[in-house]
Amino acid sequence: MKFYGYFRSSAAYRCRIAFNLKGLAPVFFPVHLSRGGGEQKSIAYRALNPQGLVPTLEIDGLVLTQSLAIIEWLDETYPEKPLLPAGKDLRATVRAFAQAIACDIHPLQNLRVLNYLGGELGQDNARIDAWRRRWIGDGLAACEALLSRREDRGDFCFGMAPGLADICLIPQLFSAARFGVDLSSMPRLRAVQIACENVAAFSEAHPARQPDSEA
Ligand SMILES: N[C@@H](CCC(=O)N[C@@H](CS)C(=O)NCC(=O)O)C(=O)O
Repeated sequence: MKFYGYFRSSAAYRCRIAFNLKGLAPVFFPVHLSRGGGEQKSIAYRALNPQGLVPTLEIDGLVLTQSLAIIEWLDETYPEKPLLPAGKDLRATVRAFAQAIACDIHPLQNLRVLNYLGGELGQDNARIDAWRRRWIGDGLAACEALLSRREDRGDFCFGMAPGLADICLIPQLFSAARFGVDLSSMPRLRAVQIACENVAAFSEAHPARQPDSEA
């Protein structure tokens, strides 16, 4: 198994947590998102991932892209310690939470979007940071509200064991902290973050602990 990622990529971070929870250790190939204009844009990498985005997972000729698709593939291929609940109602609820982050918060702060804001649209760093904080803050506030509807009282987003929702939440909280988003009105998200910090699969996936990590 070959995994192409970047230490600070939220989408790659999600996959790293999933690999760790499944006890898998793919061979890692770093793709530097800014060096030389961005290795993700190279012809060689685009042959693997035509979107020019990380992550990509390669398994014996099968090439998978999109972190959520990769994580669900891992879950179906290695069903022990499932990342999604058995019941279809809760499964849809967990997917909705994960997608609120992966489909609605994260794309608005993608590098190519921020580069466009700063380049073609001529916005300065202060405005770009305000953009980031706005969409991360609003999106996470909605996630906090989604968690307030839970009936169970597990330590994790939806239950007693970490799963897809936690896998999406923790990288997004890392990015929220990086850009100074105020989480003081989000106690449920903070509590899940503390629970995940105590799980090795999460702490070992942290960007600072990756071989391509930079200060
Ligand atoms: N929906 C995709 C998002 C992938 C994505 O946006 N990756 C970012 C890093 S987190 C990237 O490669 N950005 C490079 C760029 O914007 O040029 C997924 O979940 O895999």
